[in-house]
Amino acid sequence: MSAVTLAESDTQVVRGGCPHDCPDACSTRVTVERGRATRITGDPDHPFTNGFLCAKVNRYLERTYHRDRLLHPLRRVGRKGTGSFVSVSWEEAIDEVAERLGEIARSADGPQAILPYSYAGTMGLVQGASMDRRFFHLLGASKLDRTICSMPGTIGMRMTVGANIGADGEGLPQSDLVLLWGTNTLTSNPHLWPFVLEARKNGARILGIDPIRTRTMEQCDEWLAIRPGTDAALALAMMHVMFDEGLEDRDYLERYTLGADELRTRVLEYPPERVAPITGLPAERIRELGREYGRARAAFIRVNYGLQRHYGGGMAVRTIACLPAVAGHWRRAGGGVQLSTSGTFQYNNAALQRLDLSPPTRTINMIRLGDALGNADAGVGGPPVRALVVYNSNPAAVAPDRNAVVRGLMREDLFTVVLEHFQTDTADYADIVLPATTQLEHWDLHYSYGHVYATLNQPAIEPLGEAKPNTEIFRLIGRRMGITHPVLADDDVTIIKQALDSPHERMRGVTFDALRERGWMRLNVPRPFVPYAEGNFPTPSGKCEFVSARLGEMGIDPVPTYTPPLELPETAPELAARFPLVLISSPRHYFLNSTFVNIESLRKNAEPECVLHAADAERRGIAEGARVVVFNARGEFTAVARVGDQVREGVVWAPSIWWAKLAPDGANANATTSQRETDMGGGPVFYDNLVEVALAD
Ligand SMILES: Nc1nc2c(c(=O)[nH]1)N[C@H]1C(S)=C(S)[C@@H](COP(=O)(O)OP(=O)(O)OC[C@H]3O[C@@H](n4cnc5c(=O)[nH]c(N)nc54)[C@H](O)[C@@H]3O)O[C@H]1N2
Ligand SMILES: Nc1nc2c(c(=O)[nH]1)N[C@H]1C(S)=C(S)[C@@H](COP(=O)(O)OP(=O)(O)OC[C@H]3O[C@@H](n4cnc5c(=O)[nH]c(N)nc54)[C@H](O)[C@@H]3O)O[C@H]1N2
Ligand SMILES: [Mo]
Repeated sequence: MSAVTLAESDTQVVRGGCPHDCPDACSTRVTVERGRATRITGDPDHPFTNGFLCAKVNRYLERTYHRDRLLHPLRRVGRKGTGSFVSVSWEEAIDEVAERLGEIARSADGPQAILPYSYAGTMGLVQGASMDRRFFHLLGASKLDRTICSMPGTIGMRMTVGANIGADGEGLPQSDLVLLWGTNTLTSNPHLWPFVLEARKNGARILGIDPIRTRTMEQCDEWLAIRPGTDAALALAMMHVMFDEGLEDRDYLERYTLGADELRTRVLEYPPERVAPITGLPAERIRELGREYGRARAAFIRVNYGLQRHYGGGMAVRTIACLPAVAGHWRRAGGGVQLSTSGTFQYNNAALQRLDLSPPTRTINMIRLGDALGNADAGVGGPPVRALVVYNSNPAAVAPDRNAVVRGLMREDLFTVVLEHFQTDTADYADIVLPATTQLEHWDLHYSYGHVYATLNQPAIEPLGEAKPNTEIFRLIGRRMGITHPVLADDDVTIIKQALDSPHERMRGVTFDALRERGWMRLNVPRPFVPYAEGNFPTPSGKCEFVSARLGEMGIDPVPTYTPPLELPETAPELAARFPLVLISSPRHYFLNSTFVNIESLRKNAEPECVLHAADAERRGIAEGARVVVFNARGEFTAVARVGDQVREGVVWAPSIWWAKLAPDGANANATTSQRETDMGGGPVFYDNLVEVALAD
């Protein structure tokens, strides 16, 4: 079966890829009948997709053809935030955007007063990070530091093993111990699950480490209900036990690591007895875990991004990433740590984004959007932000400290443009809304952060209504502003070919023609990929760096340590006296961040929920089903209480990320989260968040 591009007659099957922000980056097949997509399935030949799609993307056609799809450009007529708009022509819309951006660029504040705001609505390189970047670079706009998800862990990995390259999920069946550590695999990485089950069939025990008994923890052989933000202490204690009991791999340490002596000295400070009260796990269980790990031959640790959403998140990932080097598990397929596989991909980002075209300009951390849109002394520096161009993101729902974000979006003197599929919380504050195409309607090229296959997405149907790809929208705005640089003229297929034009060995054979024919290609790495079997760490020393000079230069402890959260009773006793519970607002199974919240079959008449431990609920007189308010000094939202033993005491869970406007009170969990930054990479501290819960009525 060979792929086709645009299907107008008969029935055709078009190869594509899921665009959403998820490690699985599935390969899809879309059936098109007389120009209309009628079926979407996972590619049965793709080793990772395995022929199935998740609960959400199974509904992708419902989303694409949803009656609320934005099909025409809109101009705001009512007050900001009220969502009153009228349709305008593309010409009018582009004229207005070009004029307003041009005016600001030429003013005394200059182009830095314009801020692009995007994240991973699509992970596609074309619709996510090509023409948009070229346009803003040529314009000289402020740059956006895209930290909202993965930066602390990414830096933690980089400083330890050298890159976001880790154990290959396809090696999992060969592992003899699996640690699902701060990952809700069945929800956020479901295509890894068949490999986990394979490992279990081959005799591996599956352990889960999470403050919440998620559906993933339910399926583990054991759930270790750790206190939030204390994972580094647990890892240090495990290494303490391994060194203490001679379970370390001396040969691996000697050949392939830097600073084993310093690490050995450091972990002496973390015996299980000291770490027990920090983590809330029994000392004997910690000791046993160290032994189990040390005695295993190839333990697979899946850490995901959940556990790095605390102040010490970078150090936590770094410390966990030391475990397989101490035990020597990197030697074998199935052994090691996986945070992400994204570093394995080496597309030609320089050609895609053309950073070289950007003049010196300021960079704004996206998690500080509230500050950036606020008053001048909020600390981001430079001229005020006078225009905001949002695409592939819904900051009014997903950014921390959303009350500050919304205050900023309400500014009458802020010109806001939103490129979207739907009238989201953010689009309600736009001056101009521009309708964007979905994955079924445009070209794209994908990497993955959970496997090592490149994916090409071919358009299956014509754009709905007047929707246009992001690339085309930026081309139009640029042209209308008189920007004539030839890189703005490249079409989407040309951009894909530019991205594939990479000299890197791992990209050899990954060509446009091959992708067009098959839909996906494994990168040029062995299967399974065992990257550090013989060292070869892409660090400055070529070794796994237990001592990192680079971290030292950043003023961070160069040796793995435990960096406590900002908001725990022991670190912030006064705050904890008022707000004693840690709120984790991790994804709801049927949502993808804030995407799919407006799809009725996935929202299922649900309301925002808050899951409490029975003891915490009882103390507050809260019964199952009661309406509660979750609050701290930053803000509040209401939810329906769920009471039981699904979370550890002291922790509450608000499955997220709700569209505020679809919640009864017009708020969501980000009313309570803060704009503070993590230890490494300036990431968010979404789950490092003390709150109180009370009956609402
Ligand atoms: N269905 C669905 N899938 C998704 C997403 C989605 O929204 N919905 N989002 C996608 C995105 S953008 C990302 S980044 C990934 C995220 O993927 P994950 O990292 O798996 O996502 P989270 O659910 O944020 O966090 C995982 C688990 O970490 C736990 N956790 C929180 N704090 C701690 C801690 O301090 N220690 C430990 N050990 N555990 C902790 C949470 O309770 C949660 O169960 O998933 C992607 N996949
Ligand atoms: N409280 C709390 N907050 C969180 C998190 C959490 O766990 N808890 N998770 C955080 C994480 S991990 C992440 S990654 C961020 C995610 O934040 P975002 O990347 O903003 O993700 P979404 O909320 O899914 O919003 C993406 C938007 O892009 C739009 N979109 C999709 N494709 C296209 C396209 O081709 N063109 C255009 N123009 N638009 C498109 C979608 O319709 C959607 O509205 O949220 C973060 N915020
Ligand atoms: Mo994310």
